[in-house]
Amino acid sequence: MTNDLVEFATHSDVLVLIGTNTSECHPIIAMQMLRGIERGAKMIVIDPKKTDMAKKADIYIQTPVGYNIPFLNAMINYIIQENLYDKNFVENFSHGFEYVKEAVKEFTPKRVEDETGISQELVKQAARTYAKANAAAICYTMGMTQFIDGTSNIFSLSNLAILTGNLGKKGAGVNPLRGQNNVQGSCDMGALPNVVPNGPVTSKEVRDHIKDIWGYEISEKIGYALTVAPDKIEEEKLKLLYVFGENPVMSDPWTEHFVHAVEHLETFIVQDIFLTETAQKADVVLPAASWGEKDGTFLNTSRRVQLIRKAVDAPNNLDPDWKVVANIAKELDIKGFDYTCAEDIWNEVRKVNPKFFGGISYERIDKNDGISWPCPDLDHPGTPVLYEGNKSMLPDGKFKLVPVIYSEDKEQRVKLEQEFIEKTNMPKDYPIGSGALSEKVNELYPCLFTTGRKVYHYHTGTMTRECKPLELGSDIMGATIEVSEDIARERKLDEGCYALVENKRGKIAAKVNINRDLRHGTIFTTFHYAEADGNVLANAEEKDPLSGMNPLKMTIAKIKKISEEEFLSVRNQTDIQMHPSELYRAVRRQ
Ligand SMILES: Nc1nc2c(c(=O)[nH]1)N[C@H]1C(S)=C(S)[C@@H](COP(=O)(O)OP(=O)(O)OC[C@H]3O[C@@H](n4cnc5c(=O)[nH]c(N)nc54)[C@H](O)[C@@H]3O)O[C@H]1N2
Ligand SMILES: Nc1nc2c(c(=O)[nH]1)N[C@H]1C(S)=C(S)[C@@H](COP(=O)(O)OP(=O)(O)OC[C@H]3O[C@@H](n4cnc5c(=O)[nH]c(N)nc54)[C@H](O)[C@@H]3O)O[C@H]1N2
Ligand SMILES: [Mo]
Repeated sequence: MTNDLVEFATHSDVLVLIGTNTSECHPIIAMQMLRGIERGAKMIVIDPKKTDMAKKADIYIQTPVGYNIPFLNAMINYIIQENLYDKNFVENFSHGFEYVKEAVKEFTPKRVEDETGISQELVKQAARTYAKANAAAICYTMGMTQFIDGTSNIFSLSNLAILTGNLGKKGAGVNPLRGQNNVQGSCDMGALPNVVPNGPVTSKEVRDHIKDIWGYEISEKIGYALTVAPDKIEEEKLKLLYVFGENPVMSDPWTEHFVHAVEHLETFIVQDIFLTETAQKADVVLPAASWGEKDGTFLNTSRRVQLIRKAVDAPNNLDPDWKVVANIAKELDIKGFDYTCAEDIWNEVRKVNPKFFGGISYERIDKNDGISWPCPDLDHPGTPVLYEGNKSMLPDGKFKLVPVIYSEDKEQRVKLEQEFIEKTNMPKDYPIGSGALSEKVNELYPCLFTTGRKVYHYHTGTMTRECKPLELGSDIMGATIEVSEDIARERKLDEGCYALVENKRGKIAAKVNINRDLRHGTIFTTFHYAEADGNVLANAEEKDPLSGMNPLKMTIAKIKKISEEEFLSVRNQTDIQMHPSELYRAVRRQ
């Protein structure tokens, strides 16, 4: 996040929530937002589902799943047309205004109305409210990123913030609300295919610095993204997979494809705190201590480094993850893993990336209840708000407005981008984005199928489904298939009846829940339940060209009512069932 989440309560005048079901997925952040609203802040929510936050919003816009670039371009267009943008910020602190102006030219609020039925007045009102605020924060999550144009969606959100000068000040910014306690930390530590903790592996300067500290050369080659792993296994380019703190048999799209692929691995290692659906397919399972059983640091969504301290002993003195990894390195005779505790590792991180972490010592984190990066030295207070003084982190200190075009035909994206670059004489290395839909509904598969979360469970349910008050209490409904009202009416689906959802990748069966908050034509389910996992149907074939992300938020499907007998027969054919508790917990007993 560019800003600290507490600022939603204390400083934001306008909150834009786009593609985030904040109260179900980030309840603590939602609470800060609601405090802001009590203070007088306005809230705009853009989401195909009328979420709890949408019900509390001043402006709610129910866009169709995947209809993001045309919508955001229309907001930008209106802001430019009506001279609502911040001329000083655009002229003095950014590049690329003319490219963006050209890219959004044909996207008007009227076009949004014609294409979606959303009133153009509402789009204009949202644009005006955002642009006129003193400090407006954009918050987004998976409803923006999990598409083949997810990166371009984020370019568009950044464009909005740059155009209106909503950067470098309290309460403003572009804020991806991160999903896991330490996902920000994992990325900062280099758990991505293209970076190490001090920058991209393609940079010689970065590699030289690493060599000074680690004592060996690192490869300049960018590794494979998780989303290409199944294909690379089948091509025999990937022979060993070491899965660590993930349950991809359930969380990766197109389950059949993933499960088939891992069966072809030479070696499959899983390191987890439970014997998950994925661990059950592994050759080697390495148990590890969980968060309450170890020391270390977690980096939260506001870039704040926080200490965690061991509260209880792990069963059978299980090692924390870092030690499991260090033990393997020692067996392999790899030098440099002689740490005695988590703090040793953190102090190495401070040397590897001194600009960000140099001043963040354990002692200071403890005293200050966390410090946000960048914090280069021990006298630096940390940086809760990025870009103060309107300076970006790019070499010339300016922000780049990135033109985002739209292609009705996904196959034409590259060609249209090329044409745009030529038409506008953009420099060859200037970034450009484009929107397109990965799939469109058709006669065979007439419904949009989307996936996401419910408040009661966490992802693949490994940690929450073992919790009886959740599993058998608040979430007693279990796996359901949520359908919009029109789908229920047309297919004669009653609340609680059984239904089968199917597409070319697979089928799942569950009880129907008619969700009047869903935009028409939409089916929603989660990936919390092994017995009816939305990922059986999710699209793994297509990817965002820049991030490699799959369009987990949209595919197409058909749905029909089935009898209890048919339901049971589909369930019996499902290979992956909810884990048997006893076996599942065995990892931590050995
Ligand atoms: N209870 C609970 N909380 C969690 C998690 C969990 O599993 N359970 N997981 C954590 C993790 S890792 C993450 S990443 C976050 C995810 O948090 P969120 O991203 O908030 O959760 P999702 O349910 O994936 O869906 C996000 C929202 O995007 C909307 N959406 C779908 N398509 C579009 C679109 O085209 N445009 C727009 N504007 N909106 C769209 C959906 O209707 C939904 O409201 O939650 C975190 N918190
Ligand atoms: N269809 C669809 N698919 C999705 C998404 C979606 O919206 N739709 N969202 C995607 C997103 S945003 C995310 S983040 C992923 C989440 O997908 P996963 O990360 O695969 O899901 P989790 O259930 O959170 O799995 C985390 C695993 O880590 C283990 N674990 C917990 N603590 C520790 C520890 O300290 N050490 C070790 N070694 N293991 C530990 C848990 O037991 C669990 O098995 O799913 C993605 N998949
Ligand atoms: Mo996530």
